[in-house]
Amino acid sequence: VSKLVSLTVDDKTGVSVLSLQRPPVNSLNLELLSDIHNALTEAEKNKSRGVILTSQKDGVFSAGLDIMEMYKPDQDRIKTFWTTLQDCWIKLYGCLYPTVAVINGHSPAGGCLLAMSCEYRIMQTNYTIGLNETLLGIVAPPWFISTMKNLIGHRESELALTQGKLFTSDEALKIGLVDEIMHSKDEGIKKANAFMAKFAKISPITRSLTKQSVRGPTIQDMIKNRQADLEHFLQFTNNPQVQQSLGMYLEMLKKKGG
Ligand code: CO8
Repeated sequence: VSKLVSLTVDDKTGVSVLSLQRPPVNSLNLELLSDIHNALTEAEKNKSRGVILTSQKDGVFSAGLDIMEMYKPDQDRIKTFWTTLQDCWIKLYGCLYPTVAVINGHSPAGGCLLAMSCEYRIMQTNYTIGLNETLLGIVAPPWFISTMKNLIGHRESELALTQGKLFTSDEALKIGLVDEIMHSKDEGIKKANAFMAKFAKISPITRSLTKQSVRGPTIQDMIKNRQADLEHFLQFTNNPQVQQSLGMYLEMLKKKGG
């Protein structure tokens, strides 16, 4: 049993809700990523008809990767951290059941990656979403970029990524980064269930083989390069200048919060 996520099956629909509950901002540390991975596996085992990914608390869906994992890291832990992120994405992007993100708060960087890895997105008004890595002096890894390109296309991805753009929910709707808008989480869960219901008359096997066929090449590409991706990440985070700017960024976040 995890404290960082909960997985609740709705007996009527057979759909599970996977809630992130790592206060204050669901930043993705090693333990949270590992718990998300385990919950996605658990949903396979309990034969969930689908998974709705959301935040337990309105306001922040996920603040992305936990910067504390990258700042002055222990070398063994940071390796496990990155490979767990890779595993978590492979699992979420490739899982056979349908997935919907109910985005009830801000969703920058790694939070946006999680949401984009689902099949459908419903976002609450007045929050922002995007891969803002360039704003932090980070080049988003190739598989973050592929995930975005598969969703909104090459041109929109290039514009979004080079600017590190955080989209409002309305802007995100316009370019297809999200599919629907909600005004409350309850409304979002209803809409997510309506999306799941579209598969009622479709054989789950045909559905999942089709999903595999659509997403497989992107996943295979990542798996082929995952060792190089890890080495690149370690080299990047161990660079003293990167450490300095991560430290400054953390200070800035804390000042803003306090
Ligand atoms: N990691 C660690 N701590 C964080 C993070 C984070 N990503 N985000 C926020 N926090 C902390 C804050 O420092 C603050 O701490 P404290 O309570 O000690 O002051 C606390 O969480 C609350 O934060 P806020 O007061 O800012 O909360 P708000 O509700 O006002 O705002 C936001 C929420 C909008 C999510 C805001 O916190 C924010 O913008 N956070 C930063 C988001 C961000 O830039 N994430 C990028 C992470 S990097 C990533 O995901 C991909 C990296 C790929 C690396 C590839 C290298 C090759």
